[in-house]
Amino acid sequence: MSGINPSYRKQRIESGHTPPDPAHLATQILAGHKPALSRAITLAESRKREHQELASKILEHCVANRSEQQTPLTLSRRIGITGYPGAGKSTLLEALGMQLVAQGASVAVLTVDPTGLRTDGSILGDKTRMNELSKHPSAYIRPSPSSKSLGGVTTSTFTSIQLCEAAGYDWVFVETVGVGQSEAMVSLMTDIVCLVLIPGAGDDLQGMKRGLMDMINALIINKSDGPQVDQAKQTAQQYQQALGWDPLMESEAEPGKSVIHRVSAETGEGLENLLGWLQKRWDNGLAAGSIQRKRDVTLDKLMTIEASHLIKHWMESVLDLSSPEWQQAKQHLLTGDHTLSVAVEPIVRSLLQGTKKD
Ligand SMILES: Nc1nc2c(ncn2[C@@H]2O[C@H](COP(=O)(O)OP(=O)(O)OP(=O)(O)O)[C@@H](O)[C@H]2O)c(=O)[nH]1
Ligand SMILES: [Mg+2]
Repeated sequence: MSGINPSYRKQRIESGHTPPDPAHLATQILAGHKPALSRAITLAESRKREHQELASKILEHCVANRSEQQTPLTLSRRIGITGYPGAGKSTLLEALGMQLVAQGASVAVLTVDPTGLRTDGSILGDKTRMNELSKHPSAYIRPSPSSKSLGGVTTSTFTSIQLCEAAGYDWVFVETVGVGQSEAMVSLMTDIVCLVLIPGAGDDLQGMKRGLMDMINALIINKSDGPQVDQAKQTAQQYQQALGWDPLMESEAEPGKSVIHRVSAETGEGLENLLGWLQKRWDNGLAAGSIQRKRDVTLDKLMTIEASHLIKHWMESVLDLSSPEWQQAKQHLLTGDHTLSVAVEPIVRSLLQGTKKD
């Protein structure tokens, strides 16, 4: 390849055209090089097989080269922060993150939007909301524009968490928007899930499904400042009565029980308590084995989701719409004498059996 202009070659490597060397990227990631971590996360977010394989190799190198004292459970505290748009999740993470880095911890924040509702513009807005934190050497902030990869968000975010852990971050926060689907997803990927609400949101309680509240470990009533303090107190009380949860008394709360925190991300009110609760809750959970049990159960679910994704992609690539079987099934549906499921199932079965044989 002597004919290639060396500067052209350099350009190609820098612009990402040359496949990255996983061992080299892993070395850089372990050395705390943030652009290398970003590059690995970009690979993880891609649904391309070769990118997934590269991301996996990077993880393999990181795990093989990390220090002996580090086990998966001593790596990171995985915390989900969810809530309606504008509830103050990013502002809260900026404040909590700054407290943590001041204590000597390292913090990664992954901002995910499983609903794909936000535009890239508002995600950039997020980055500026965590202005101080994003500049800190011990912090890493990654906004993930999920609109590009709808459907693949859950499992790729899990890989991003793994990569942040591999990079040695003590805390990995996952910020997701919305009340509903996103809790279910974030709850599969994190050890503790916090739902951020604003004063006055107590009226929404009826709309919240019980199943949803089961996934939440803490309610954070944010923006408890200025003229909103009284309303915030009322809101906390409403939730407490409706849910039977402990209010604010974090230190006395039974380990494992959900609590309600009233804070102001802007003034810092209540944040020390919240952070103390998070630390204690995680440490107690680890000592009691509940963190391990949750990770074990949620992995089964995540793996099932990934298996369904893979089967779906594979099925779409092998289905032959012009085959006689397909056409015959369609005929039955046109005639109206088969259900969709009965018409399609034999085709799926024969495709799956075909793979078993080879
Ligand atoms: N008064 C007050 N305003 C706050 C507080 N926290 C956040 N805000 C404001 O609320 C607005 C939204 O804050 P964000 O942190 O971007 O909220 P978010 O939940 O991350 O929003 P999305 O990422 O778009 O879902 C901003 O104007 C913040 O300045 C708070 O504790 N008190
Ligand atoms: Mg935000």
